[in-house]
Amino acid sequence: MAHDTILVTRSSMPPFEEYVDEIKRLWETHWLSNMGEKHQEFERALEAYLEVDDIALFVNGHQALECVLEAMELHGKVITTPYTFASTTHAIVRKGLEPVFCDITPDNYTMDPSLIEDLIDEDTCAIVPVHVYGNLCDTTAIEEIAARHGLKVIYDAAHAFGVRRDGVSAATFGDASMFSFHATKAFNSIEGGAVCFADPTLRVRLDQWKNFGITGVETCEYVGGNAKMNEFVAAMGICNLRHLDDELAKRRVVAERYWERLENAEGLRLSKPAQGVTSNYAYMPVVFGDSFGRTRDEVYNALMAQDIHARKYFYPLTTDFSCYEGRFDSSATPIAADIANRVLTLPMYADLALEDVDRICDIVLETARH
Ligand code: T4K
Repeated sequence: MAHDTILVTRSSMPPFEEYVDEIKRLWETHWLSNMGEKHQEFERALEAYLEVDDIALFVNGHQALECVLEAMELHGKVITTPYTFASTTHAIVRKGLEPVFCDITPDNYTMDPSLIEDLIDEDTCAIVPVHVYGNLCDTTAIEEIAARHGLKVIYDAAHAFGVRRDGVSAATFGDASMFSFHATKAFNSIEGGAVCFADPTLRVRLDQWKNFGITGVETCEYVGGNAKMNEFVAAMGICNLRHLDDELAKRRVVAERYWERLENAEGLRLSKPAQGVTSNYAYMPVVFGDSFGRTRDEVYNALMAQDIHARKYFYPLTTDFSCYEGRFDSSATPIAADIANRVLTLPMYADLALEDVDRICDIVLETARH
């Protein structure tokens, strides 16, 4: 029987009429960008959803991260992890900072706090940990260490929109958190990103930095860039946010089906939310141990043969990118290197049919038997 292609994810979209209705007003105002009405409305809606006092919107998550690193006026070394998307390491390097790589824990693939202190020296200015797949870092341990050494903590929370621990929004952790609203994320505004931050004085600086450093009609005090979110994007975000709780509930059903089908398979490691964590079911990572009997790449190929496109997020480690050749050493983070070689993120999105989840699981489990 022929099947349609299944990609690793599929963007959630609001009903067409709802979006058209949302953007109608733009034909009255002719105000299309530069922090207009929709931008402001989206900010207020996000503050309510994430339970924060303040949020700054950006054209995408990457620019949001670059901008907050710059607005905090950081200099020197930043402790981070290589088990992430290109964006995290690139943002640090592009801002003239030096990344120092900390290994991850084998439990949830986030920064291992027990290794951080050995990496700190007098040039260290900040820690940039990554919440991976909707799992949260050990924020308490990381922030205790940061406080002891006077370091800033800026979370790459691209995967953690809407995630909570013991009811507390992940957006409230650390000095700042960056979110991505890219089309592939559990919550999207087509492209888009945001920073939540603890210091209210950052608000003005972030707004100025994302608008060329312009500080008044005739004044420009910083060499800023252009990273503003436009009104059409903000309108998409407003619409998608209305449907987010339903979308996350559907994702949860998909995730639970995967876990039910795969949790007893020998040599397969799943990634369920830790106790107290309300996940957004952003990704469906599976790590293949030796006792599974087949490698990650064999499973990847078996799925591809059926037109099912799983992805190797995050392989290779950012420290192995050719653009960093000779600069970083991935053997210094052996757990991250091992997981990167064994991980596969299976298709995950709200509208993924449970029959398709079953078919994907059948292929994964069959691969081990042959
Ligand atoms: N930090 C972390 C930890 C991140 O994961 C990311 C982004 C960032 C920072 C930076 O945030 P942004 O600046 O992007 O806001 C994708 C995304 O482009 C990227 O946003 C995301 N992480 C990363 C994990 O995944 P690719 O190169 O794998 O995307 P692509 O084009 O291959 O798309 C993957 C699948 O998504 C497609 O097979 C189908 C589906 N898709 C894709 C697009 C573009 C859709 O359904 N609709 C779409 O519009 O990077």
